[in-house]
Amino acid sequence: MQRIAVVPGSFDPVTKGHLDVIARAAGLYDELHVVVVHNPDKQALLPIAQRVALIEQAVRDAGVQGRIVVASWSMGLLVDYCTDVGASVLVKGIRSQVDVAYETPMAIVNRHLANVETVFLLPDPENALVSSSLVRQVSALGGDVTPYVPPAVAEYLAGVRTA
Ligand code: COD
Repeated sequence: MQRIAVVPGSFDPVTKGHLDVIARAAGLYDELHVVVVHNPDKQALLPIAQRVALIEQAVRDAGVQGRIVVASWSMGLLVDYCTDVGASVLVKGIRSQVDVAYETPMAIVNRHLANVETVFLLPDPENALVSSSLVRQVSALGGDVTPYVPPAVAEYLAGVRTA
């Protein structure tokens, strides 16, 4: 039986922290879906299609091994996406107690709703403090984001700033 997992997120934009989680999760499952989901609690910067394109390029450039599908989902519950593609696991990164508090109720509800388990991965310490919101802020204020994001994202954000 194929082990299929989903890594969901806003990915606005994808960071080296996300990429680390994606690469390690890809090694654990037969097929990994990286799914861009609109988070209504956050003010979005990049269009969803752009986020998908940047994840695809970042995964390619980093040479991440494994069967990876990059998609977006806006049709309702995330577990419905999981059911549609036959995934029984969600993989999320946990950076801090704040992430634990945010993710725990969702993990419980997702298991109740559709028997989808959530697996938490701890970040590589090098990327543990990286977040998309930090990247958006540094970029908006003209700072160098190259330590925090894949090259394709740094290039894209530089283009947005000079446009
Ligand atoms: N290192 C490791 N992990 C990281 C790092 C890092 N540096 N940065 C982020 N992560 C992890 C986050 O902890 C998270 O697990 C994931 O990567 C995505 O992070 P973001 O910031 O891109 O995305 P979020 O947190 O805005 O995305 C939240 C979701 C949209 C995925 C979430 O809200 C969700 O699962 N929604 C489901 C909607 C639904 O069906 N609700 C009903 C039932 S709960």
